[in-house]
Amino acid sequence: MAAQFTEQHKKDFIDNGICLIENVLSSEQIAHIKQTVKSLALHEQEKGSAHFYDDVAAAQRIWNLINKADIFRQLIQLPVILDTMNWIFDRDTVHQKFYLSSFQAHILYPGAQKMKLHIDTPVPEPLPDWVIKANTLWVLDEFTDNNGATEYIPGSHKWKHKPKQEDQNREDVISAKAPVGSVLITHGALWHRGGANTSDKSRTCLLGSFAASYAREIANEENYSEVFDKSHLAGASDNLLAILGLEHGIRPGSQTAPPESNS
Ligand SMILES: O=C(O)CCC(=O)C(=O)O
Ligand SMILES: [Fe+2]
Repeated sequence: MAAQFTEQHKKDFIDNGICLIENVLSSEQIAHIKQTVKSLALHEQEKGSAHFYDDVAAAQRIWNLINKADIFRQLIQLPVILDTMNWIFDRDTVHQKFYLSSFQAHILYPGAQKMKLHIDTPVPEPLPDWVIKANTLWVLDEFTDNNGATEYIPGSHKWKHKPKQEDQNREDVISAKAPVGSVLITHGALWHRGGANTSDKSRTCLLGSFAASYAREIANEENYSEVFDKSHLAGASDNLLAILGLEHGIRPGSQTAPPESNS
C-alpha cells in the first residue's frame, strides 16, 4: 500500500517539529532518481552552472527539479505529500493553502562540512504561531551518523526565535536516522542543519519546500515576473528593477536545460 500520513505523524510533527514517513519510494524509483540526479549534477558541472555553495565544492545544489525530469513532477504531487501539506497549512479558506516554494537536490560529497544551525522560515522574530514553511527531505542515501544526515533539535520549532552564533555549538542537536526511500517532513521553524559528511560516499537527498499561499499573495499580488512587459526593461531604473524583483527565484543552474536523455 502507498505510504500514508497518519495520526502518529501529526503527533510527531506537533511535538517535535519533524516526522518520518517511511516507504514513500520503491527501490526502482530510488535507483532511477539517483541516476537522474547524478546525471544532472555532472551536466551542470560541465556547463559551468553548477551551484556549489561551500568553499571546497563538496556541497552541490540542483535547482528547479520541476523543469528537469518527469519523475520530479510526479514525486512532488504524490498523495501522501499533498495530504501532509494540506494538513500542515490547513486554515479556513476555499483557496489553495500552499504552494511549492522550491524543489532541489542536495548532494553532500565526502568532505562536506556541517551547515550552520538555521531555520527555513526567513521572517523576523518573534516567529508567529502559524506555519509559514514546511520542508520535505527525500532520503536517497540512508542517513547515517557520519554521512551528513540532517541534524536538528526536537521541539525547537516552538521557540519563536532563530539560532544565534552562541547556539551553534549546542549539544542537544541530534541526527535524523532515516532509511532510503523515506521522506522527512520538517516544520519551517525547526532548528536544523545538514551534517558533515566524513564518510567516503556522497549523501544525496531532495529538498521539496512548501510555503503558505498567503506569503506569495502578500509579496506578489501582481506577479511582475509574469505581467511586466519586458520591452520596458531597457528604460527601467535600478530603483524600479529593485522593487519589481524580476530576478527573484532564479538560482544558479535553475535555467540550465537538462541533458536530452532526461527529457
Ligand atoms: O541537506 C540537508 O540535510 C539539509 C539542508 C538544509 O537544511 C537546507 O538546505 O536548508
Ligand atoms: Fe534548512
